Amino acid sequence: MKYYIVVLAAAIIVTLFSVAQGYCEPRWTEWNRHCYRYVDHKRKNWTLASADCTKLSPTDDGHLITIDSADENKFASEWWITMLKPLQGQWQYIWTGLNDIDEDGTFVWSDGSPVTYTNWGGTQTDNDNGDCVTMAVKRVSDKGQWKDIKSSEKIGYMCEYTCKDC
Ligand SMILES: *[C@@H]1O[C@H](CO)[C@@H](O)[C@H](O)[C@H]1NC(C)=O
Ligand SMILES: [Ca+2]
Ligand SMILES: [Ca+2]
Repeated sequence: MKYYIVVLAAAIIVTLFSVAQGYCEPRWTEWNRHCYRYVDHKRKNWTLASADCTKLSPTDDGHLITIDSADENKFASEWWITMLKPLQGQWQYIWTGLNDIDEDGTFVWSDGSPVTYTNWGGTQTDNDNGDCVTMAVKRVSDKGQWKDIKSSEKIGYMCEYTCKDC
């Protein structure tokens, strides 16, 4: 009986603690009151990746990552690199939410945020009929530069949602 009371008390304390602290759902990582998840085991085109981010998020408000600042880009690229297999001199890509699907040359974030920051690699804007923007790295020292490619390409992606009470 004592054992059960201890277990129950522990469960209550853990529950209260997590409610009070706020948290990202399991498999999501917190940074600056946002929750992030890298999905690489199922490569998808941009449309399906975008839909998957919504589906994976706890309250359906998830979206492909929106990168608002150099700090967020640095967090996202460095965190992503830690999860990649050792980089072997090949470019790796993930989808972000940035796209010019509706109007060629006018890039917007899929969650409706204003575009306040960009990190285009070299001459990469509006390439090859690209309409959706990836973050790309090849070496650990790369800074997660952006490149637009065709939305039909199937690659990994990073999702984000705003943590309500982190
Ligand atoms: C993504 O794949 C789905 C399912 O195959 C397809 O219906 C959709 O048109 C594709 N979207 C793009 C942008 O390629
Ligand atoms: Ca963001
Ligand atoms: Ca374009």
